[in-house]
Amino acid sequence: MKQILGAGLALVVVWCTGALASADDKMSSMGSMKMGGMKMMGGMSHTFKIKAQNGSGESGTATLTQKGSSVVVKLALIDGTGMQPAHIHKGTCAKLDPKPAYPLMTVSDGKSTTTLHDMKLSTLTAGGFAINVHKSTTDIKDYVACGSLYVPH
Ligand SMILES: [Cu+2]
Repeated sequence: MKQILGAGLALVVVWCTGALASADDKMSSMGSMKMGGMKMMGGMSHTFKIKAQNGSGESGTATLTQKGSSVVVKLALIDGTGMQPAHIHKGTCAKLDPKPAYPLMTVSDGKSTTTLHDMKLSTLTAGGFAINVHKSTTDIKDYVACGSLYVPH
């Protein structure tokens, strides 16, 4: 009788530790799944100042967000009027390559949203690019606002 009881107790102990171990495993795997999900959902985003040029009084922000394999570029300019072409150019605001690198949706009353497909945010923010806004569709050569996309690493 004593022997059977002893065996029973030993079995219970083994079963308990077994259950605890598997519960721990479950918790840790849930934890890592959660972290992976958050990384996937929270797309990297950067906001840049867009400064007025040539006395335009048009300033604002450009927000660039990585969404999957695309980058969404959102422009918001205070005192923007009418239709104003905007692009991402190579270079800096002080020294801009006049040829657009990536065209953006034409700014309409200060607002524009563009999705650039197959684009990495890190490429645009490495220091080689700036966003500029032109006065109007007929005065493309006049710049009204510009902002560097550089993010120091
Ligand atoms: Cu341009």
